[in-house]
Amino acid sequence: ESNPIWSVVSRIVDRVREGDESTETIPGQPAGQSPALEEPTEPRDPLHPKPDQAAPELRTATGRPVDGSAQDRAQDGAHLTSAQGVRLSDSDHSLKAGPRGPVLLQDHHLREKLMHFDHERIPERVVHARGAAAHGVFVSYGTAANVTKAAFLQEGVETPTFTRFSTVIGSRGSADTVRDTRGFATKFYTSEGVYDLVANNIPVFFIQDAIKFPDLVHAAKPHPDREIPQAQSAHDTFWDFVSLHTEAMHHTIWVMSDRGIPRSYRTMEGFGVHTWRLVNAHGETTLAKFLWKPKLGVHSLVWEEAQICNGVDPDFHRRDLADAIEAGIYPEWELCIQTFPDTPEQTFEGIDLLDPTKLVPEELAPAQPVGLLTLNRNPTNYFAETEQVAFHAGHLVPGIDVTDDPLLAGRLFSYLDTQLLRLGGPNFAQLPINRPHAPINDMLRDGMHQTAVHTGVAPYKPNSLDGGCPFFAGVPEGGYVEVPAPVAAAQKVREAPESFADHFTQPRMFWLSLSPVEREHTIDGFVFELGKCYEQAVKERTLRALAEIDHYLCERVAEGLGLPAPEPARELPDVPPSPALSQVGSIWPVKGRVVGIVADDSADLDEVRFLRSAVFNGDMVPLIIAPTGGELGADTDDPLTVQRSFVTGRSVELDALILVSAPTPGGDAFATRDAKAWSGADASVDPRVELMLTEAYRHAKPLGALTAARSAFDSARIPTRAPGVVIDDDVEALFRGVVDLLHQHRIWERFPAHA
Ligand code: HDE
Repeated sequence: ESNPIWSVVSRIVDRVREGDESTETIPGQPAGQSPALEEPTEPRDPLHPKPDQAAPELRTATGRPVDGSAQDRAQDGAHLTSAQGVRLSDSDHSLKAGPRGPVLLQDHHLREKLMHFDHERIPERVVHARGAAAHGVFVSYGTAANVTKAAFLQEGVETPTFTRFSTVIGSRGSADTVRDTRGFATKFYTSEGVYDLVANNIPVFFIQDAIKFPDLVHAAKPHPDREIPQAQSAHDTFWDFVSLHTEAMHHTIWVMSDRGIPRSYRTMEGFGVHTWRLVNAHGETTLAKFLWKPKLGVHSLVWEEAQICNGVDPDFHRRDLADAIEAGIYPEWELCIQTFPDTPEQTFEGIDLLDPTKLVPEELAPAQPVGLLTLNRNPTNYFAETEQVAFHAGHLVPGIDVTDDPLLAGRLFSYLDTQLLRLGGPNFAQLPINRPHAPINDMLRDGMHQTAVHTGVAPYKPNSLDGGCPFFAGVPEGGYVEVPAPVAAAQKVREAPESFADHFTQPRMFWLSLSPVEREHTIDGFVFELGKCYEQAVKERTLRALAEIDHYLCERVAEGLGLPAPEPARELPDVPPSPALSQVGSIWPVKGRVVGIVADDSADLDEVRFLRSAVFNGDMVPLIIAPTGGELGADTDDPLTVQRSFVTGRSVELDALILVSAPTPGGDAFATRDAKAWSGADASVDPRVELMLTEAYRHAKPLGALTAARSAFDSARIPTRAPGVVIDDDVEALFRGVVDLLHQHRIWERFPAHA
């Protein structure tokens, strides 16, 4: 009797029997008619709430109805309340029997406060646990409209976005600048529903089949006995796995190269890795790969710099992203596609497009720009947004479909599955950050953390009681219809295609595409990581794998490890390099770069002021570094705030360094009290300035000084004629010289390069 459907139907039947045809109709139906016998074929309004049901209202987390105003936020009103909205008089003392007495069980506020606190954490992501994110907007150029009908890729369409960057191995509290792959996941809130591009900063993956993912991650995560090392692959289990499972070598050589230590999230490329199938308005299909190209260029840290950063500022990348956005220097990426004919073989120039350990060189299939992503707003709340955002490789919109890449197939399962644990149930799409900006009518009901108050009585199809709603959408109504791609008749097997067996040609192509400096860094990466391994067999097996990539690489790594290089097993093929894979040799914008201005009270403050504004006006960030915090020229009308002291400042924060100071009478520039204390001599440069200079020099950063401050270089034993050092009397020329150098990111010739 209490079944609402029957109560509606029986009331209507009663009224019809009594001859009362005026009231209680199913909306959309003429008064007096009983529910349609047939399933309706036209959309109609679903049942409205019955008179005994309040219309569902949207309320803020504190109970106020949502009205679209700025007040629609979680916290409301001037007074502290309980979660039930009761105003509280005290939240600092438990309720006790006298000030020294026992705490009373009846303290319901204490109980609620601790209960909530005890449950504040959710499981971190099993991979990609540490991340930072930003809101943005994607503007489509329309250049992809011929290959995909996706609404957000049509000309001029603007789509709100949310992008989360991440490291892969480390836990949520680990450091940013570890050597690792980076995640680059973007949620597009399109008019046709959410599209997620869940990408990495490396175009290939470690494995070809999703069934190997748990093996890979178990090998890469810290050792299960002592849980070390944190957030890095420099340990035996990782190298044990990748040397036995050599399809991983392509991804591994990328991580050992400079790509494994990005300078900033803002200077990273992104790659969708898999091949996707696009479909246009005429139903024609094209295979495609997605790439993100940063407007600032692709830049990396130097390994020593990355290691120092992990201690000095473990939030280096997170801070850099947030600071740039706060300063209005919005990071931008072009979304590009590489397209390939959708042939039955699904290969392009001999490259198997279903193998996620292979890339297609841009020289063979150019990256065609299709739109611009601008990140322009920092999250308001880390947990609500960055932590609770739920990406899924299967969040697709009409016009973008999957291929049979076996790695992708596993991802299509895994991303939903993982949210059940992480976000506590199936209703995570209702969390504000995950809500689509398109209307939802999903017939999914109930479950943990259900916050929607659904109306209607018929969340099933077919139905007549909710007016047949919701209706299916075919292609003309913008429905998602899978491409009817043919599936070849075959036998069930646990096998990979033959082409998947080539594990070394593309790592060799990557190696041969690097400039000598980048090769040197890659050798160092291998030597460091393998040098941290204890098992001789693991090192030797890895050297054998490196011998299959390049003999010189293998020899140099063996030398670094103090081991004999294995005899080359075969002549290695001539593989044409892909120049697009090198990060060296171009000129890039300097937007958002950090320039340290080291000065003390002896400096001409007008020169410091000039430098500060010149850096600002060039869309860069000036940091004034002085012996102590406070102000330079505190007694003048226009004092200069010091951002870093010699105690808090360290070179790794800076992209370039300029010294401005006059020598003390009879002494050197920066001859501080500490300098004397450290060296015992009167005329010595502060050792922390020396440290800044030598580090920045080793990390190949542009260095500049007014002629008056050059003695600091002598003291640090840096030749003032070395490449990338600008000494000038004229502060304007000095600034121009340093910024010119900054455009190439590093003073590449300062690195030793033998390879
Ligand atoms: Fe992921 N991956 N992945 N992955 N992945 C996750 O999803 C998984 C792969 C990537 O900022 C998890 O919500 C499997 C390739 C990014 O929230 C999980 C396989 C690429 C992020 C998962 C892969 C990625 C994830 C963990 C092999 C580049 C972070 C938490 C079959 C194209 C997204 C979560 C964010 C996160 C599974 C391989 C990118 C467990 C099974 C290839 C950027 O679902």
